[in-house]
Amino acid sequence: MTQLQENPNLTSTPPAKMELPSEPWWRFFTFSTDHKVIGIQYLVTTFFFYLVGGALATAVRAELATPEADFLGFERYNGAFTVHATIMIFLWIVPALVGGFGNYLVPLMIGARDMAFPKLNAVAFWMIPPTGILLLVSLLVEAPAAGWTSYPPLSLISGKVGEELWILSILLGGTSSILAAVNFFVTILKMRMPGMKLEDMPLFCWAMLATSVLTLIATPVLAGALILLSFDLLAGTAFFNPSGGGDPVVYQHMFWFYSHPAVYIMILPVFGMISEILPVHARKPIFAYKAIAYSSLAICFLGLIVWAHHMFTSGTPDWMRVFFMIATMAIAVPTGIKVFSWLATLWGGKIRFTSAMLFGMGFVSMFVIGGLSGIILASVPLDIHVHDTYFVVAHLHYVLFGGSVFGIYAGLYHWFPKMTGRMLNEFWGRVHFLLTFVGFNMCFLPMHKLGLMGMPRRVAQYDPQFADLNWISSVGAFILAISTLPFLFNAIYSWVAGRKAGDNPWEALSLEWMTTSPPPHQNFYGEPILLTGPYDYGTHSKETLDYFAAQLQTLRELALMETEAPHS
Ligand code: HEM
Ligand SMILES: [Cu+2]
Repeated sequence: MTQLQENPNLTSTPPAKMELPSEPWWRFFTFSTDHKVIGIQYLVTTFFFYLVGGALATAVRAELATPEADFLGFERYNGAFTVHATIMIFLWIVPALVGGFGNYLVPLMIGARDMAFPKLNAVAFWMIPPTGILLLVSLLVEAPAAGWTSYPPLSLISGKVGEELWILSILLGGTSSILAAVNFFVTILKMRMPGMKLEDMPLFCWAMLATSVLTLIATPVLAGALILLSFDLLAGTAFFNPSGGGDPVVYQHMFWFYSHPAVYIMILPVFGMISEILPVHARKPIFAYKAIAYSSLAICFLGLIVWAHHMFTSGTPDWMRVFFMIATMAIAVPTGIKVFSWLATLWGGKIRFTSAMLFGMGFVSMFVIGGLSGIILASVPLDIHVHDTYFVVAHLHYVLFGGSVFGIYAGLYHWFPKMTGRMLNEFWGRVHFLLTFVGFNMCFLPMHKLGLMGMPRRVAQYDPQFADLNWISSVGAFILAISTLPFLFNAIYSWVAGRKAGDNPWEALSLEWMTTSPPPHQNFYGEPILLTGPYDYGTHSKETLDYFAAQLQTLRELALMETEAPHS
């Protein structure tokens, strides 16, 4: 790892307490090209959509609380679960992780002043609100009702206006994703500070590199499929429409060629964030850095060749089913490498049970449950039995909610002090964790059993034999809905009036903590320098942290003198 080196800017003046002028709040409402502003714009916007998607989920669970379709009714139920799923994926998880955390953290972590293409970055963000508005308008006009998968022929006969609005919305969101991915790819490869090799990067940056590659390869295929679907819908072509000789299975191939990698787009950044958060709060170096970094690349490669595991019951030939089954199971290897490395990182650590750490550990355990049910679904004979049942709904929520959402919360508790300069309240953070953990498991654990008993998904009405477990699940969903409130109030209150965080409240070693909270416009005062690796906890971390704090104070002093000096 890099040696401690003297910073030429460091003077011996004793540090004085000081505040630099803060930037105006209304910058968040402008076409700003600062990656930190854009990151926060993404996080706040997507959290708003999360609340909308969550409200729809609560409506879906209210419908399912009893066996009869007596709350939303059939039509509205279809619209509600379709828009729920679409919002959660395309307007919450993907843009929050990539656009939100990716934007905020990557340049800071690699010691860059901004992303490679700042304007493109802003354009990508400003495509998100219209993406959401189109989708919400569809809900008011004629809700798309064919599920987030939008399979033909159902999507061709379930309402033209809603379906077309849905397609336009996803095309816009997809374009935004592609623009963001180009930016990350170039930024990570080309904008690292002098002296930082790929293997000096924090693991989050490796994860973002792999995520960008997946986005760039897979998203255009989805766009192609949706454009063809539009032609079928509006122009009477028959690419996928069986009544005109088209083949709906081709749509499934194209759709899943994107949508399976999409699950890694939704989980790789979280893997990266967890690899940052666990070492800081366990005060230990990450276990097996290289194995974690390269396993992200392995997941990226394997993730591209497993899509047909979603099509075991679509008439897929046997040889293909065997291939996709084995390829899918192989993904358990790089994923297992990560999980074991995280456990080894925690092992024997001086664990601080902060809210960030609780959500981080919650992530590891919930994600493992989702991973295990994934292995069950990967196996052709088992999948044939539980296909299209609630077992699938249970699985996908353990990975997307227990995985992605728990990870996002861990990231929010961890980086909120950096982003806002203020701490979130820890007591309410723990209340939030407890309610989320209990509500989540109560809502989704029973769905495994329901699926095994044969309850189909995407139905508003069901056999009364499933009533008890569904009731428990709906109560869990209600607790989950409530659990968001302590977080929401905590975030709003703390942003305005929370305890001042200081520059490095967690005593972390990666570069984003080696500048003020929040960081100045160009991220660093003077040139950022690499004193240690991002995970060198233990031996010299105390001296290093003191050294950094003193140095930052001095650099800040210089910056203050500069802002106060009369311009010549
Ligand atoms: C807030 C708590 C949530 C609850 C109570 C909830 C509830 C549900 C329910 C009951 C369904 C099944 C609808 C049906 O098949 O009839 C569903 C579907 C789905 N949910 Fe959620 N959900 C929640 C959060 C999330 C999150 C965070 C994601 C993340 C991406 C997500 C993604 C999906 C997806 C992809 C589907 C598939 C819908 C389909 O079958 O096409 N959900 N949700
Ligand atoms: Cu898949």
